[in-house]
Amino acid sequence: MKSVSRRNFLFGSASAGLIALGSRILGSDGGTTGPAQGGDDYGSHGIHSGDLFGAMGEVDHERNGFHPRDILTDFNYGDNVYEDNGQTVREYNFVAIDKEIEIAPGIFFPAWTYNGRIPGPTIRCTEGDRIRINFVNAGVHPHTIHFHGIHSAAMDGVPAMPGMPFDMVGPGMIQSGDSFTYEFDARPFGCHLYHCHSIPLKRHIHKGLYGAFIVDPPEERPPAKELMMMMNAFDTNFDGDNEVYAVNSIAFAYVNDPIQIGVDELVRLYLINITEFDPINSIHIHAEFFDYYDHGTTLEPTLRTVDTIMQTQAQRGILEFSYGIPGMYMFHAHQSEFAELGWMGMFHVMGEGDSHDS
Ligand SMILES: [Cu+2]
Repeated sequence: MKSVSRRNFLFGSASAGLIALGSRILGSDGGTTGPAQGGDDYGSHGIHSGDLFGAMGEVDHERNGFHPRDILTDFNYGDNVYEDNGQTVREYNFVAIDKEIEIAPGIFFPAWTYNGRIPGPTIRCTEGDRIRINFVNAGVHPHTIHFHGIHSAAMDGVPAMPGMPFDMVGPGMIQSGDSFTYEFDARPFGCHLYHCHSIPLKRHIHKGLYGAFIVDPPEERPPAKELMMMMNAFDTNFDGDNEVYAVNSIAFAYVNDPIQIGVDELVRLYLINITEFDPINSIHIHAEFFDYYDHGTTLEPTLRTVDTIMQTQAQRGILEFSYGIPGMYMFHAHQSEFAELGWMGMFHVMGEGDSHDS
């Protein structure tokens, strides 16, 4: 594993990326972009990831087994869905897998994952649906799945206390090679999450065992372009301090590959903070304001017309906004250091005549 100090990473990847980005977007001559190195052409926005990371190269998403662009919208309504006594049952197959993930060009993190990806599958359902998670622990450490939501103690996915019966604490930690099925009705509606609750907790969470759990209200929210972002970070040298920050794991993923949205298109962003070791994380969107639904558990915004929100670990909420003017707009943590260490992205607001990539 190649380890980096915060400072090395800052002066390597981040500054190279930002200088190149500035020269492309602002049209200045300040950056030496050179020829794209292995950069995919992502089309109409005209930014090549190879330009941004120039000397640093590119993350091999194929080897990782997931692409951050897909994670944004990869809502999983169940691997097996059926009706039982008038209730929708959504079954999921989760496997804990130890796996090395490239989180920034050339920087590999020895992760523990659900289904080989970070974040794990985005569970999506409607309030009242039956959720059944068939969990197999194929990793070498004991793990659990702890859901935020309302459910019985037995399904809470915490370590067992000696002598306590199953219905008081559940199965405890699922040992390597063992399996367990978590089952509960999804409630309340909102933007939730799940994560491993084995001890030491901060190590198990930070290694990558977490994901989004989105419960829709019985009456659907208005149509929108929906996105999921999990604010996360990685302590690559295990000193208790993060070196790389991101949303959906890959540093600067959405700078390299800006998120396309239409002018006046309503965007609904499910935002979750799972960052370990730092007490808070935050998002700021440029040149627009959003309404915020704290925890997503209400149909009316809990906060209106703001452009920045902060979340402690496991806090989450829904942002709704639209852009009226075409252009490239940054979004990032408003802890500047987090932004410079990877937690930054771009919305490409497409005007009429711009062709969408997809
Ligand atoms: Cu664990």
